[in-house]
Amino acid sequence: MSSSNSDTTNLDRKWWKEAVVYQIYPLSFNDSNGDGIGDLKGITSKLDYVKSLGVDVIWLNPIYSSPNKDNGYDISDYKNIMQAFGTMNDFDDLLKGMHERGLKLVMDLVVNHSSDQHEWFQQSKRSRDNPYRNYYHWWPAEKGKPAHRWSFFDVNGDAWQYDESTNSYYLHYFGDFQPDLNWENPKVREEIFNMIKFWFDKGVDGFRMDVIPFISKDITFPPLPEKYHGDYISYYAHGPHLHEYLREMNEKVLSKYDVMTVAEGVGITTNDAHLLVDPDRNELNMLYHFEGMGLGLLPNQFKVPDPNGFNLVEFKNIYTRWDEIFKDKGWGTVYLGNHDQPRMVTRWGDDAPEFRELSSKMLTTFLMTMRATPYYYNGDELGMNNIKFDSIDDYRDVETLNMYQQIKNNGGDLKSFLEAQKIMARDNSRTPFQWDDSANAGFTTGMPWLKVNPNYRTINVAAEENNSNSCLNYFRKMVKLRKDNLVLVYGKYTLLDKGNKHVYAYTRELNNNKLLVLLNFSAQDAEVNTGIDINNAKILISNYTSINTSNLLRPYEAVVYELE
Ligand code: ISL
Ligand code: CA
Repeated sequence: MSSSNSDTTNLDRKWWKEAVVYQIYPLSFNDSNGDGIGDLKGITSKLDYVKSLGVDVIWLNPIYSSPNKDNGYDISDYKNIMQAFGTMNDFDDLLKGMHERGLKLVMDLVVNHSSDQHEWFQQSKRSRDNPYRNYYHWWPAEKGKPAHRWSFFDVNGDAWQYDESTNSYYLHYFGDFQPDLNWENPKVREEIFNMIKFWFDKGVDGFRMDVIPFISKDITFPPLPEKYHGDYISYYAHGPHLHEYLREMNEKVLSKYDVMTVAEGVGITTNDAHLLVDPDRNELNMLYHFEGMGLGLLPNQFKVPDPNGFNLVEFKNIYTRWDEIFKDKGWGTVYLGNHDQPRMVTRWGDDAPEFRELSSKMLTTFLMTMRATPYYYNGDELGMNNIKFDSIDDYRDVETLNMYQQIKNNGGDLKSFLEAQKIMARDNSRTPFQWDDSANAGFTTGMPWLKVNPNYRTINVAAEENNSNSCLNYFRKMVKLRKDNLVLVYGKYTLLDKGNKHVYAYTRELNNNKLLVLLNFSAQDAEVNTGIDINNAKILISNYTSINTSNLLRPYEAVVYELE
């Protein structure tokens, strides 16, 4: 079947376009020494498992030295390993183990901010004339209070923190323990570029760049312009020198290595995506957008799911629009979950017992059949779902804890906040990986840093290995299907039956090869009108084991047909 795929003359083929990226959350993947925290040795010992999935690239969340207040996104030393994760030797072993298996490693680059424990910041706050002063954004208090900037994780939502020692405020778009680095300072850029080089020289294959669109700011810090009221994220994302800095990074470092780069594209829309990823601009390779993630939430509230769920027609429009903009130039990404999002099956599928596996496989089918590099989050291949904590005491995430405190201080409704967090909290996707049915899912022999989902007794790797119909084995088949059919990577995408509220249908076409993908996103039988005759079509994969004898798609049914 792949023979018709062989004419690839017009494709701008790249390994990172053909890759399936598998994201490993190191805190929760596998603990090798019983302290309840996942670690590098733990990952190394599971590389055969990762390889068995058929994926090519591992994206590892931050593993650098860190006080760990935001799970490694607060870095105190960029060239060292977090103690709880192991040593630089452990890292070298991990990288070696990956390369031996033909797996590539993409690390997390967190350079909009550092930890307040970083030596640069410790120096910077010491005095106004310290050589590191301009590594961060300071505002002398005698000028009055600076114009408001919103903070993601601050209890008061205020991104300016007053610091007594020099009678000044410093800027922190995230927690007050995460001061923003000052990219205007050429020394800061040089330090960062050298640090990136340090990792590339070790053999790292790329970076996922944390909130990279935020690195450039208008450092006069004017009041937020009128048009950004209510939408400060877009303002944060479009600093005046963003592209200049990225080009400089590309010229000085990225262009010297065969690596992939992907921006966490917070605040980036289809209008400006090209500026980041068009090859002739020499900035980054890919970005991942947030438009899909915002669906099905109530407006102007903090992560409150709409009781009516999300609108599939809008969902299709978003992913179609993001496909469309890259049809001639640039390259997209697709994901439905990561460490900042709840479990994919809970949020986009249906985690009720009768539908969890079906809907999880259906979502996997979607991710593996789009024209974009799929980013797949560890545990989703098992159909892991949200843990849905009842009590605030079970949460560890600074976002949930500080938002809880904020609502409490304002006399807000804590009960509905906790209800919403059962669906939306980030800790839902951060619970320990489920290896087997032994204590703590085989993740640790100690006390896990975050509770294990009690459903690990049935949902785990060992059980799923032995079941040819498991989510795990379906994921493997789906990855293989993508690998065997270049049309699934590069083929033209065409949305069909646009207005259908329950079914997502599209074709993928390359040369003489044409596939049809049908995905029922609902818990009911659903009609689909594609205008395509499937009587003689061959089923390449389906998430049901029995043949469909009706004209309707069954609940959460997913099928991929080969048409010609
Ligand atoms: O998860 C979010 C808040 O609900 C996102 O808005 C998130 O804060 C944003 O996408 C930035 O995420 C990245 O940077 C954060 C870190 O906490 C996230 O884990 C990381 O992915 C600060 O470094
Ligand atoms: Ca450990």
